[in-house]
Amino acid sequence: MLNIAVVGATGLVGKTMLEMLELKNIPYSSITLFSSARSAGKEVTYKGKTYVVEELTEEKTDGGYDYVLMSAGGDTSLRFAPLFEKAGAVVIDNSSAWRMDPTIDLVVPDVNKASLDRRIIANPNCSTIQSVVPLKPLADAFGLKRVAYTTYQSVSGSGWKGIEDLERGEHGEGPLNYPKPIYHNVIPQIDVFLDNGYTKEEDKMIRETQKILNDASIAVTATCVRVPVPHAHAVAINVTLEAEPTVQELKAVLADFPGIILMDDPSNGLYPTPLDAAGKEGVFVGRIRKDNSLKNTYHLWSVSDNILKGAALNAVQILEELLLRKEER
Ligand code: 11C
Repeated sequence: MLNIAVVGATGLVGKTMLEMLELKNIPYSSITLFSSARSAGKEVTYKGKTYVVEELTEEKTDGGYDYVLMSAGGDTSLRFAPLFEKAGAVVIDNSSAWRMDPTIDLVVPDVNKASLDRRIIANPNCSTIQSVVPLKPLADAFGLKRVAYTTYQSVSGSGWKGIEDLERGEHGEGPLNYPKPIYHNVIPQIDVFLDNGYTKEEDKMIRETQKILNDASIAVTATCVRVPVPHAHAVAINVTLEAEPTVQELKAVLADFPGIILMDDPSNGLYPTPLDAAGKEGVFVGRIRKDNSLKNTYHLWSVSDNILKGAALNAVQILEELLLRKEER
């Protein structure tokens, strides 16, 4: 039986991590919940029992944990993940702090596996996860040359703060967290701008896609947009392949891939929207068609719950996969 800790347990992702641990019936002998000093003392229920959330301090990392799920921001992860690791825990970290470190695996269990060289494993960005799931079977079957993303990202991607700004707008109040109003608006800026004109979110999608698919030669570009939707991100994916399959062949490959729910019958009004995906586990894919302007090129539309498959569920699936491999050894 396992000693599990969740860091960031009062955040939107941390709270959902607990729901996923419970839903997937992860075996445990103890569960410890950590947060920042600000949220310490709050009460959280897990499997019908009430726990008091503790402030995370360096001394507490040596608490005999087997697995630590972290979703408390990059600075907390940089400081505490190595201490948990040193004390013998495996850390599954939802921040962007470790993702591009070449010694750290960036894992979507449907797509790639952790090598277990390090005891810190990074959980990718939400919009990346729901994009690489459909790209992986296409890469394996047809070869991938270029990917162009345009995202439509819900406010829950910013945690409670994003939901707060959407609700403020509904009441006629200005934003507290976003650079522009999100209510009755869309914002072509997620995170800060970099020197090359891309945002950090766009840069994450580009570099994380290449790392997860283990191919730096795939050309990737992205435009990331925040939309006034509470839950589930959508990504329009334009993909150029090495081969030129028919749309039927492409759909068959996608339909066979675990984790993908094909929802693609536009003549009967069937394609996924955020309302279809919110609260559900899979990656919903539709609007599959040939790009009429470019050879070997196709359009896909991927929709998924950014807090579930995009964050908490993927982290718990990494844990499930590690436990399965441990049993097999
Ligand atoms: C958003 N994708 O929707 C972001 C949230 O690197 O894990 C997740 C940021 C990250 O704002």
